[in-house]
Amino acid sequence: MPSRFSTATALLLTLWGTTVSEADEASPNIVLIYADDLGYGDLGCYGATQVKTPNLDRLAARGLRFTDAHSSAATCTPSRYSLLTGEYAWRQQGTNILPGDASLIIKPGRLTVPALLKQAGYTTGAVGKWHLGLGEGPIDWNREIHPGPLEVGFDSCFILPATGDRVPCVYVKDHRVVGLDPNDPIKVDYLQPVGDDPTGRSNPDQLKIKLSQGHDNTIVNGISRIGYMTGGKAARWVDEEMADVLTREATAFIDRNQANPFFLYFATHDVHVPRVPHPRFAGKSGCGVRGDVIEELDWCVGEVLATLDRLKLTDNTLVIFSSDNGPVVDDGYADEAEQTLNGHRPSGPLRGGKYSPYEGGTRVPLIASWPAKIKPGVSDALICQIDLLATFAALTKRDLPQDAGLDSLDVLPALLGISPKGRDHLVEQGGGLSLRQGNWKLIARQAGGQGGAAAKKKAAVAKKKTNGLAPARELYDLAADPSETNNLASSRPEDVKRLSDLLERIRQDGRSRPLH
Ligand code: NG6
Ligand code: CA
Repeated sequence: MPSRFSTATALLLTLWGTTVSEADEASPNIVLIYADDLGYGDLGCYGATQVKTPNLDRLAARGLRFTDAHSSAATCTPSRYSLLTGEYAWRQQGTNILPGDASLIIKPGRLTVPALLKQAGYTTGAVGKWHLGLGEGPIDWNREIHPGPLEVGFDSCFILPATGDRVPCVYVKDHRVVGLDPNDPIKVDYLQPVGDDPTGRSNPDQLKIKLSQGHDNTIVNGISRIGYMTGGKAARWVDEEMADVLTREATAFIDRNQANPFFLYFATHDVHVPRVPHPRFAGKSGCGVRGDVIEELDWCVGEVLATLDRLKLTDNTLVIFSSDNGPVVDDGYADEAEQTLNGHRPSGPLRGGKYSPYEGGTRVPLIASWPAKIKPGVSDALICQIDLLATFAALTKRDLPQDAGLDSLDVLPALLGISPKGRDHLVEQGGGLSLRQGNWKLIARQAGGQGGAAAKKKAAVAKKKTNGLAPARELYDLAADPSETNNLASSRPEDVKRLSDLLERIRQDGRSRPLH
């Protein structure tokens, strides 16, 4: 009898043990650190030799470093839209770079990454850059601001409404501007001046960073921005402190939620313009202000990793680090980033960067670390941030409804390093649309893309060179020519046709995740 009893007990214990560890495996904490405008060549672990990124290098050394991971687009808003919804942004109008007073572009109630994880029992939080719009119609920044992150799946948020270079220059916590004095209400306008705050155009003498393009509206903290604002003086952020403030919020979220599974979306302002490092990083990288803010970003990552270590959460936390688009050096402020690069190559060996259809536009660093589950290594799998929705659904063992995540594919085996294979093909958005399949890259340059001023200028020059006709199609063999220097379109018309047809089919079908 006793022996039968102990066998049953042992069996029960084994079952219980299995259940517990399976539950753990299906719900690791997830920390997604999303840098801004960080390029493929910007980190030590991706080949940078001058700028120092010890924390990210450490993360890569203990995790999986991807060589062919992509943001969905070569600019911010469409990449973030795709990451959260699992849908190619070019399928929807109004998903290009947004002004700071735009309405929310993700429909409340829609299945998003945080909404999915919330259903799976996670506590979800967003800290940092949002840039997906807020509210519906004109926003009154002095009242409750919604819908926003809380209406699309986050339990809490502490955000910059748009970008560091767009007004309003205030943080929003949940539904309210942080630190707002009701006697000094905020007004924002993107079309005409409001109040009598000086602007970069009228008072260039007051600027601590000169301008190279645009950015000549209201001056806040000695830096003029895109858009006009007045009021809210006590609530305005101090650019030098932004990395510290956001990192403090991110680590506090982890501290608060350490007892149960959490998902933190930590979208840094670094390394976007205006580049204003804290004085402890200013001038330290030897590669100008852009190098300094990369080192500041690395410090932020280090603080998050140290928090996980301190709370003994490192082993069962999946940390994913990536960037929303490729790098840009001059993005409208004359901060001498170009002249002080000192040999640093933001895109590494790749051609192009932010706004561009070439690989440097969307191929970005992506590191995945989960010590309990991911073996250290390097993966060449083609994956995209758009895949996180389907991948997290697989991870948490949830079904993705047919009408959600229309372009999101389950790449969990690649993310965990179990399989070297990721996607078969990927549409890249930037200066039109491009298609990757295997080693082939087709640049189609259809409408649907967007460009900053620099990209538009380049496109105009290219058009002039070709007597008014911008080259319609470019074809590159990335295996032989990773820097996209040798356009094979005219010598390989069958490949151009095959890829053009596939791209057209993906557009026409309205989805690329197969129905099941
Ligand atoms: C461009 C801005 C650029 C940056 C970008 C958005 C000018 C001349 N350029 O229009 O500075 O703000 O928009 O960047 O104003 S993103 O990373 O958020 O997509
Ligand atoms: Ca960006």
